[in-house]
Amino acid sequence: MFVYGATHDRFNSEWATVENTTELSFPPGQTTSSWGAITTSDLPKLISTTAHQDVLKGYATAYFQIHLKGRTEQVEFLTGAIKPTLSAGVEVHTSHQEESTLAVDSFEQTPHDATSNSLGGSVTSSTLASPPAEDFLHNLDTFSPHMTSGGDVAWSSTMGVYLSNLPAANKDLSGFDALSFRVTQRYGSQQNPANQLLDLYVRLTDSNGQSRSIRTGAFAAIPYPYERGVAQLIKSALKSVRIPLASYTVANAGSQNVDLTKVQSIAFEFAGRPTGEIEIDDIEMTS
Ligand SMILES: [Ca+2]
Repeated sequence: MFVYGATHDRFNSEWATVENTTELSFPPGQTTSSWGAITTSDLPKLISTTAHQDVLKGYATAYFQIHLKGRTEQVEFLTGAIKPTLSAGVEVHTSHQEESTLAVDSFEQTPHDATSNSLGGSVTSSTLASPPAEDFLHNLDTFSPHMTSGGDVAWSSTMGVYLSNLPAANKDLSGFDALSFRVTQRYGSQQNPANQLLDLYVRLTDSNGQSRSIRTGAFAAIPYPYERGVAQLIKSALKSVRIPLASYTVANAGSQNVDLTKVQSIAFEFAGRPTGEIEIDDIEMTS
């Protein structure tokens, strides 16, 4: 989970009481605190101690309900499908992997090859700013906090497409409930305008040529990275986007219906913004 505006100390009622003499103490003439690397420019964005407690009440309760009491419906909080009402005013971004999945692309193959996915299907692109890259994420981006490999895709045209093909053995997706992936706007990329949400369009195309694209913003916001006064602490943090597969089949006048028993490809399209750069990981089918 990434909670925008949260601090270390405010999650602990003991530490919160000493915050003003540690994390929020600024030595005379300095703008950075001596302990917590919080700067004066961070202060207006910090959320209250009560907001920290409310985040824990909502999400920690859901976590323990799932793992101690088998209340699987509470998983919806961790996938980001629903949000605790107590935290309605706080920006929370979740990253969550389901247990039983089909990994279309985990970007972990060695040696790395940006032109094929984990199923052996080809990965193609058109009208991108540069060929897609695949590597350990921290090698691609020093702002990445992740110990995993991923892809980097940059575009400078709304016509840009990044496309992953499904091999013959994996075209039947009808047994799955959702398409899931993890994504972040790359921090520091000149192609990402500051403080703008990103909308991607995810298109499934079947082997009869029928296709439909779904806008990610209908299900999850892809935020601009949270900026801090100390630049080295800013993170290109992946969050999960989960699109129900029913989105591609529900009757919709004017749209084509995708046959989920014969899906040819999963494409990410960038019509939502003329320029951008993302890191992407764990393109999966979940049930
Ligand atoms: Ca690959």
